[in-house]
Amino acid sequence: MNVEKATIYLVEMNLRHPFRTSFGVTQKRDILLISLHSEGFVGWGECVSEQGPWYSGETINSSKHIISDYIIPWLKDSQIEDPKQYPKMVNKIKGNQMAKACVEDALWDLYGKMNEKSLKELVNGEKKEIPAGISLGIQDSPEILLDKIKGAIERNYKRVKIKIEPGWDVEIIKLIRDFYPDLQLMVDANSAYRLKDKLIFHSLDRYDLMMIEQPLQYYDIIDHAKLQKEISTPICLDESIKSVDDARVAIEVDACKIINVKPSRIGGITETLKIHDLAKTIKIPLWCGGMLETGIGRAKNVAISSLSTFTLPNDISESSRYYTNFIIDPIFELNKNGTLTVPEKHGLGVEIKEEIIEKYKIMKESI
Ligand code: OSB
Ligand code: MG
Repeated sequence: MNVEKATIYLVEMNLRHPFRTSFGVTQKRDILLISLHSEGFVGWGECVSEQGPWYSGETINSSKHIISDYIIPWLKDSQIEDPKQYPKMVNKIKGNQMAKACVEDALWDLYGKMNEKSLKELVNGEKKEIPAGISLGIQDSPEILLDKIKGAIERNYKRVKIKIEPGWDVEIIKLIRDFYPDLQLMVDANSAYRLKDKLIFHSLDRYDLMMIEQPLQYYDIIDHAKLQKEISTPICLDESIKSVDDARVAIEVDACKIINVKPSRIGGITETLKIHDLAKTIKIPLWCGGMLETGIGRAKNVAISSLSTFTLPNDISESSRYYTNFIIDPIFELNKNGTLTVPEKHGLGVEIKEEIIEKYKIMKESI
C-alpha cells in the first residue's frame, strides 16, 4: 500500500447532552480524523483522544503532533503491504496508543477496500449482530437517571452501565435495583476510588452487578487484585489495560475477571487481535468499550465486537445517542432486539460523508 496523500481533519461535533464521568464533563467533541489515499482508494481513521489528558495521558493536540510529525513521515517512506506490519513501524514511539491506532485504523479500512473485504472478514469476526449496551453518565438528579434508564430499557439495550463517583454510588445503585431488580446492570468508576474505599465495593456486592469497571487508579494493578480477592462482583479493567502485556499481567495476578477492550486505547486493531488470542487461551470474557465515537470509530468498534471472544454487551450505542450530525451513511440504528448489525461492505463498511466533514471541520491539513 503506497500512501500517496494523508489528510488530517479536526471536526467539531456537538453532543446531544453533556456526558459526565468522575473525571469531568464532555460538552462537545472535537474529533481528529485522518484519511489516507492510495491508488484511488481512501481509508479513514478516527482518533479518540479527548480535549484534556484525563481519561488517558493523550490529548487531541498531542495525538495530532505524533501523527503529523512522526507517523505520517515514516509512513511515506515505508513499504507496508498489510496493516499488521504497521505496529512494528511505530514501535519506537512510546505510549501514544490513540495516535498510533488512528492511523492503523485508516490502513485497515484502505486495505479492506483495496482487497474487497470487510473489516469483519479481515479480522475473522463471527457475529452478524453485536449486543449493544448503553453508558449513562452522572446526572443532576436520581430522577433524571431513572428516566434515562427507563428509556434505555424501552429501546431494548442489552445492559445499562452507570458511571459512579464518591457520593453517587451505593445509594443510587440501591435505588435502581428497587425499581429494576432484574436489569443487566454494571458500574464504571473511572478510577474515582482507592483501596481504602473498599467498603463501598463490599456494599455494592449486594446488588448483583455484572461487573465493576476500573474502580481504582490505572497503575493500581496490585490493589485491584487485593480488592478482587475481597469482593464477589467481577472487576473489569479499562484504563489499566494499554497493551496485550498489561492484559496478561492483570489476569496473571487476578486483578480482574473481565476486560473492556477499546482498540484505540491499546494502540490498534493488531494489538486487539492479540488480546483476542489471549482471551481464547485463558477464557476471559471481553467486550468493546467506547469513547463517544462518531461513525468512523463506531464502525470499527462494531466490527471488532464481532470477534468470538467479545461475549458481553458492548458500550456501542446507536449513532443518534450522542450526535445529531452524522459523517457516515448508513448510521448505526438499534435493532428491535437491542443489537447493531455488523457492516459487510468493504473496509469499515460505511460510506464517509466528506461534505459533512468539510462542513464541521475547524482544521484541515494535507501532507
Ligand atoms: O470509561 O468507558 C469509559 C466515554 C469517554 C471516556 C471513557 C469512557 C466513556 C464511556 C462511554 O463510558 C462509552 C460510549 O458510549 O462511547
Ligand atoms: Mg470505562
